[in-house]
Amino acid sequence: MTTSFETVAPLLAQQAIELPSWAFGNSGTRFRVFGSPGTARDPYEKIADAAKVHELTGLAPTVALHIPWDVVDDFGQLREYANGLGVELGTVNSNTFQDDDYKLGSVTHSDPVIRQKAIDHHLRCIDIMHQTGSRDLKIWLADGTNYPGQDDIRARQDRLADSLQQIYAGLGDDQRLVLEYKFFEPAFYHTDVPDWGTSYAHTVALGDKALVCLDTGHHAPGTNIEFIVAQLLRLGKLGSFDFNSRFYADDDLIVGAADPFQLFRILAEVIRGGGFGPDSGVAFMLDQCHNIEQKIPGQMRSVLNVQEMTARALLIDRDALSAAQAAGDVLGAHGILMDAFYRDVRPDLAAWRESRGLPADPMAAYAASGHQEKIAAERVGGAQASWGA
Ligand code: LRH
Ligand code: MN
Ligand code: MN
Repeated sequence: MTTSFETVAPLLAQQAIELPSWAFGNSGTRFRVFGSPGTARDPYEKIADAAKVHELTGLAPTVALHIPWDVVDDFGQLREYANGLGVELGTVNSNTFQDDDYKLGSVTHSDPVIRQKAIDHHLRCIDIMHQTGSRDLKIWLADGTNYPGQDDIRARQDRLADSLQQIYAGLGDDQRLVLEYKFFEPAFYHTDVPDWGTSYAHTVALGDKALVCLDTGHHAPGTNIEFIVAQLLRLGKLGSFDFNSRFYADDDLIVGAADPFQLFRILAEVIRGGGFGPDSGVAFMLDQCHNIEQKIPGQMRSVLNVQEMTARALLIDRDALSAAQAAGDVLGAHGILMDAFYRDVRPDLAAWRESRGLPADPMAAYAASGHQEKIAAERVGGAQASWGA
């Protein structure tokens, strides 16, 4: 029996996808950053852009900050501004990758003075989290080496563990630390947190408030990401996602654009493992850049892609699937999964959005609203934000 859209609609209503403030700045590659009219010039304008995405989709009630990219004089005021626009401030991301002192490492550095500076930066992030009302401190480290023998990779692990311990000790009772892994770049021989296993080992050592962040762009080609999702959920250590798409490296393209089927498979495992919904403890975030496309609609397309694949994954006929699996019906089980993947949920989602006071087609509504032209006319003068500040 096919699962009906009406059955899954209440679950879809629980979906929340956090937007990255940096998606609203200009970005590019190491070859060129292209400027575009109307791009936000400061954290306030980035938040206004994120709020617009939420207004039209109902999917993005929080905005992640990056420190120091989003430093303001008064974070309480920034929070009030966000709240006034109908969104909350979310995850605080620590940045220890754009300071010359960290050329050879931050929290893994062999020089105690530099290592302490990196630890202190994270403690400052926690302090900001108290002002913004954020739950999660997300740590991604650019630490690593480029050449075999460059540094003692074992000693770096020990320094990493010690630094994380000091940062963890600074967390408030309701705060969490999520440790993101990435197998390459900017370091190319080894990175200090290359894979989910390393992140898992460190977060287990830290305690219950430390969890793993899975960025979908941070794996070698061909990696079975949904298996990692299943395993981390099984172990109770999946804290959050950084969603994006990749063809080749850490492309940070629109989630679901390169491989919608992979996104479906990931979301199917999230749902299977109890990782969906506000009480699951698994935070959905985007970590993307819009190099050549417009940023607000780029973020809208992204959250809508996640919603569409979530709907399809929720529509998997679980009873039939379990029965087919138990019966060893290989093609039957595969067919049941594919049936859900091929369901076109777009008309149902459009009608459902309208029933909730949202535009049936948020992309068309944005294009027709004149908002892009308005911000292009208003945001003149001053420096536009770029990937970074
Ligand atoms: C690193 C990363 C990490 C950073 C973001 C800007 O590649 O995924 O999450 O914070 O990009
Ligand atoms: Mn990321
Ligand atoms: Mn990345």
